[in-house]
Amino acid sequence: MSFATERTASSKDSRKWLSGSEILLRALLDEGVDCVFGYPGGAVLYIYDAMHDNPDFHHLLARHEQGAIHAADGYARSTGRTGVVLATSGPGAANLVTGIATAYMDSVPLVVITGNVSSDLIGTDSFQEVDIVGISQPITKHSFFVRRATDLARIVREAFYIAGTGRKGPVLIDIPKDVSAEKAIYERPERVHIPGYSEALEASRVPDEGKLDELISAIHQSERPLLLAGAGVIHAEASEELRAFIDRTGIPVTTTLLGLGAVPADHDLWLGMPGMHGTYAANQALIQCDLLISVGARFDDRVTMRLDSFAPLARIAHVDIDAAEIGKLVPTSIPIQGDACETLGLLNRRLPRECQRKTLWIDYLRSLKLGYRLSYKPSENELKPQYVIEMLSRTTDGGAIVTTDVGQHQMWTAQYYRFRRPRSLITSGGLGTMGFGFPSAIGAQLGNPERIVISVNGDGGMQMCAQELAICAIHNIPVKIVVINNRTLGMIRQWQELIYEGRYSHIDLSGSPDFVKLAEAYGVKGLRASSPKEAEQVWQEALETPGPVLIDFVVSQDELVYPMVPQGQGLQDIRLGPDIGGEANE
Ligand SMILES: Cc1ncc(C[n+]2csc(CCOP(=O)(O)OP(=O)(O)O)c2C)c(N)n1
Repeated sequence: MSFATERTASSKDSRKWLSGSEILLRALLDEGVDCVFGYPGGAVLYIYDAMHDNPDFHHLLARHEQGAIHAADGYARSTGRTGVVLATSGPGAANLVTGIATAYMDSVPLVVITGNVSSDLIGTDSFQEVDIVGISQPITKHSFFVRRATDLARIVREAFYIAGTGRKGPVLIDIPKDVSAEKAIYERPERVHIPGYSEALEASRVPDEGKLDELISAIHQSERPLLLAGAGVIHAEASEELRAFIDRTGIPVTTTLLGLGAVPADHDLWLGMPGMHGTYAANQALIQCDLLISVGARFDDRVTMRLDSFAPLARIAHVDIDAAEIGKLVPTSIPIQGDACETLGLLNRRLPRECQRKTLWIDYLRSLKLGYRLSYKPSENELKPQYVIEMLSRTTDGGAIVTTDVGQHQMWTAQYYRFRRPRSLITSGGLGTMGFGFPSAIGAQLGNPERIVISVNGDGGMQMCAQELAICAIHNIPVKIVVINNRTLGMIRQWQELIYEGRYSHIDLSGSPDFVKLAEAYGVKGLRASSPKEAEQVWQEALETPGPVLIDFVVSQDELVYPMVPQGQGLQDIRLGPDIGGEANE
């Protein structure tokens, strides 16, 4: 700190001088932060030292920075609050990069705090120096480099404001070591105003009235309307307004992977997930609709598949908080920038209570939903992965928080778990990050102590962050850790089987640990099942166990995720596999 700053401050203020580290902790507590996931190192030692004397500050020591950031991410997605992670400079900061990109792709609010080398060493290639602000700029909503301790309180406040407003996302705060030791007075700004950002934010929330009128008249004119609801609905806490909109208009709805739970799975007008592994009904609805109303979805290529054949008959209305998303990928005739909750609320108030239902269209889609429902060949002896997910869903009545890793098990979870509530499926959609599934469940459980949290992982991805079993054991975090163990990198194997003519290349996971023993080595209870009967027994035991449990479900290897639209093809090129649509095809 410069002497001048200190003198100026002290002459007008007799409040207590705190170190930058103490200011940081206080600022985080004042933001309501109730847990921080982190890992110490040289550049953050003052911060960890300040924690030593601050019993109010709740920090969980991860075993790898990637585990820490995914845990913070799971906390954020499941609670709607901003997650916080802390790491040291150099390798600590670099280990966060995958987690930052994961959160950025899925618009998850995180405040990512990194230490850096002392200001006088910045730019000298000093020990454990890395330009994390530069590295993270394309994958953060904003990055702060803190030059003076006196700026810290304001920066923390602004970081939370930016992360948690508008289109949410990760914000990085990089603090050189000397700044974390420098003394200043803690002054929390009462309100945050970031010129430009704040004004744009206000303007972006409330939709243009004329555009709403246009949409309402398009709804009246349409014979085959369809709603596409994405993560934006969940981020905006708009699920109830969405439900009211569906019930009022009778418009059928499909929810993207990250939108699952926005509409309860037992809703009559819900068609399932669209896209690469979407249902036949949802994909046919996209092909045949004449009006597509997208709310908080960004037309990801896993949803649209070939853009040139996507929703070929539809006028497209796109509601999004981020104007940059509108018209980015699909030609949009009714662009509506607005908060999903605000926009749906306004629409609900303007629409007549009883809109004319398009019964022919609804009946047609209902017949597809029934005739082409998801299915697989059951077996009495072999344990099918789909059976496991159905069992998880049935025994928790679709009410658990389920985190997944990436691969076949992720798609089966999306397909077969009947989500009833928003913020219940926690999965890496945009980046598709293996290693996310297990640590994100730790954060989700901490943020939701009263709910059952199940983490569904492949045997590949489980090995990417398995070290975090330690946190579960030490803090008795009662996550039910499911391993869908097919002894292979299942999703890669599926592509090699279907697209690369069965040339299996480097997908054999022989040499993996015994997962039951691995869990037990960390002090976590381990169970195993290889048949449907065993699975039911073991899962019941897991549910009745108060602490964390890992369950190794040894499943058949040859199951494929269907339906599937191969990459490079359009939704009309859906492959149903051997078990879907039998009745409808007869
Ligand atoms: C960090 C990372 N590396 C590689 C991939 C590519 N990838 C996608 S799915 C998959 C296979 C996952 O295998 P497993 O965890 O066993 O799950 P399964 O597909 O068998 O359910 C791989 C390697 C990825 N998504 N993330």
